[in-house]
Amino acid sequence: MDYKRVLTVQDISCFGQCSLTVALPIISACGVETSVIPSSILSTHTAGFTGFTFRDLAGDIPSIGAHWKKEKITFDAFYTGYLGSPEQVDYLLDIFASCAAPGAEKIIDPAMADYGKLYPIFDDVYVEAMKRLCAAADLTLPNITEACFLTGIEYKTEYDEAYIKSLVDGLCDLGAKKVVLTGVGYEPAYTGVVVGNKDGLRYYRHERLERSSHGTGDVYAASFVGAYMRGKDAFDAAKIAADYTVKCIKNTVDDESHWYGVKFEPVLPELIKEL
Ligand code: PXL
Repeated sequence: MDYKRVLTVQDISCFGQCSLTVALPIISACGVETSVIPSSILSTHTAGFTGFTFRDLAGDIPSIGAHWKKEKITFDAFYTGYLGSPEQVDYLLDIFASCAAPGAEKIIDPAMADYGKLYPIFDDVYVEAMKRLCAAADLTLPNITEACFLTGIEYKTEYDEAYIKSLVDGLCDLGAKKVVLTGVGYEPAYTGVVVGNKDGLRYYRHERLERSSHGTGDVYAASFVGAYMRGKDAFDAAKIAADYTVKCIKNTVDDESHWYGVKFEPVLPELIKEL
């Protein structure tokens, strides 16, 4: 098996099953070496909890990068998610430049918004910084809300294929080479994922579950990265990640007390089977 090394940069939400506490186990379980930079540390994620603590770890990033450069540490891919502040973007672009193995891909999940709104702590300055990061992306994985913030296109909950194509085109105009747009549903019973660029789009439709669960975007992105690093093409990886995410939600949906995330761990074998 081709053994790959990925660097993922996201927050540690100490409780809540998102970001690093999801990405590290999922990508590792896929058989991929996973290094991390914690972008920030929070007591919980910010969706549904109040009074959470937050510390931006941006100040640590340049020295981590400088040490790695000196040690000639390189990565086969970079995967970024929720960051702590706009300054991190330049620090990460430096690390992409100094720590890339030949052919290393930059996978950017803008992880800043959902349901038409930015997450707490983020503002227009952060959106502008995220545009610069997405401009460097070999592949970006936004949801529709994030795609709207990045492209300036109006957010809609009902739309057609032309609207979705305009979002993908806008992201490519920004500089992203390939787009995996999540949460695209043209009919009430289904949602899905659109994969492609200006040259063409493919759509994978799957069932939409009633309950919306926190952290599923991170589960999706991590399982996508795991499958992609195991050699699946972007469409197959997007499909595997979608099926796994649905299984995680189904594994959680009957447990009212588990409202803050999904029980992704018991279904990891189902993901691994697909690789
Ligand atoms: O799942 C995205 C995410 C990641 N990290 C933190 C969050 C959220 C979503 O709300 O609050 C801290």
